[in-house]
Amino acid sequence: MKSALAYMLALVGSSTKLEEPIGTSGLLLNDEYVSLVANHSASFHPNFSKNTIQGVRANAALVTPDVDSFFSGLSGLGRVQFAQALAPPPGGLRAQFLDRLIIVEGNTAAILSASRITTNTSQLLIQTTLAETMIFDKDALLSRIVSIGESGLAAAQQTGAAKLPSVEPIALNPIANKSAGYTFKIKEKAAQFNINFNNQNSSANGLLATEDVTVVSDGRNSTGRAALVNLFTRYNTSIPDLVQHDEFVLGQGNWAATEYIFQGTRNSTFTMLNGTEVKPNGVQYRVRGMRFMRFNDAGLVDLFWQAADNDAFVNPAYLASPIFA
Ligand SMILES: *[C@@H]1O[C@H](CO)[C@@H](O)[C@H](O)[C@H]1NC(C)=O
Ligand SMILES: *[C@@H]1O[C@H](CO)[C@@H](O)[C@H](O)[C@H]1NC(C)=O
Ligand SMILES: *[C@@H]1O[C@H](CO)[C@@H](O)[C@H](O)[C@H]1NC(C)=O
Ligand SMILES: *[C@@H]1O[C@H](CO)[C@@H](O)[C@H](O)[C@H]1NC(C)=O
Ligand SMILES: *[C@@H]1O[C@H](CO)[C@@H](O)[C@H](O)[C@H]1NC(C)=O
Ligand SMILES: *[C@@H]1O[C@H](CO)[C@@H](O)[C@H](O)[C@H]1NC(C)=O
Ligand SMILES: *[C@@H]1O[C@H](CO)[C@@H](O)[C@H](O)[C@H]1NC(C)=O
Ligand SMILES: *[C@@H]1O[C@H](CO)[C@@H](O)[C@H](O)[C@H]1NC(C)=O
Ligand SMILES: CC(=O)N[C@H]1CO[C@H](CO)[C@@H](O)[C@@H]1O
Repeated sequence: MKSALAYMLALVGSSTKLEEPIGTSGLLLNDEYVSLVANHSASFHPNFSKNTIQGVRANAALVTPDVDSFFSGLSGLGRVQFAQALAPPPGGLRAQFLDRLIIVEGNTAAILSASRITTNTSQLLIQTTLAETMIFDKDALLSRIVSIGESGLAAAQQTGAAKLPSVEPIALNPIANKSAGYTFKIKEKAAQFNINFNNQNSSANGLLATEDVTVVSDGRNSTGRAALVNLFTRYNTSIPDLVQHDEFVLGQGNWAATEYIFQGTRNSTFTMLNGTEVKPNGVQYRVRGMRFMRFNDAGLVDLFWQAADNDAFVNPAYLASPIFA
């Protein structure tokens, strides 16, 4: 009865946006609800970073009993499996997820973070990008999470094949207050990247960005449109039938984020992050990634941050059809 009344009030309320995303029953997207989603999506990582049972319990209290979780290839269903995946690291280690950006649109959040593992004396061991999409139910409890890490990069850092970044404080990026029309348009542009790619038109992706766009991926920063286009063409020969599909395109202010699936056959020599060349195996891999894009006033991308494990194409966890492998 309470939700029916809230629904009636929402119909007459001017500040309330009504929407019912597929699969989320009883959802009423008023400002109070959306700020609760923002609060909860910003709570998980500080709680996790305490590395205590209390922190894990606090997070488990913010999820639905049947929460659907995907942590870098490991799928779980239910609160117990969610909590197990967040277990504090073994003694001597400290794990921190430090947020760089949190975009909230309705009942969904896209989060870009640094995943940092140090010794208990703050010596840096691993620092990679962590990206997550979180979907919340009508009570703003987490009902589905996809968490994307860079395990290939983590392995390369551990063996010394990839350089560790210097330890710097991680700050939350500001989100500019833009009109709904502006944000609508940048979401369309964010969706254009995979459309162009699937049309064998990756070079057009450079034109969606500024000439000096900052491109962050695989633990490296580079500058310029060619670096951006390279993110889309680098598997041209190794995975010739690669297809990329956006699952989510979210926007807030001057930022957009996508969660996407990429799938294809490893059909010629594949180069791992540590430089090792792996032979083709004719097998299909299916992987998830996320992209975060900051747009300037002219509607061009000036920061493009990709979170996707390059080495997923040599990781059995990402076989598209394990039974046939
Ligand atoms: C969420 O809201 C609670 C209660 O108002 C507050 O104590 C907490 O600091 C907020 N957390 C975040 C991450 O904003
Ligand atoms: C730090 O880790 C070492 C093991 O590497 C352990 O012996 C020590 O007790 C830990 N110190 C603290 C403060 O947890
Ligand atoms: C954002 O801009 C809108 C319209 O320009 C304005 O009504 C609103 O108060 C602004 N919000 C913030 C947080 O500045
Ligand atoms: C890779 O993609 C780019 C951009 O679409 C295209 O120009 C190039 O010919 C492709 N290269 C190969 C080897 O398929
Ligand atoms: C490639 O993208 C450009 C720029 O958006 C567009 O003008 C052109 O029609 C596209 N070509 C194909 C084959 O999709
Ligand atoms: C890479 O660029 C991002 C975004 O501008 C920035 O936060 C980060 O500090 C840069 N990293 C390095 C190593 O320059
Ligand atoms: C993979 O390579 C084989 C042998 O060259 C070829 O017959 C097949 O069509 C290729 N498949 C894809 C998806 O490129
Ligand atoms: C790269 O990583 C793979 C898998 O961990 C390993 O087998 C290989 O020896 C590594 N190559 C180098 C050059 O470190
Ligand atoms: C144990 C712990 O750190 N709990 C915190 C988890 O996040 C919520 C919401 O931000 C805080 O209120 C808790 O204190």
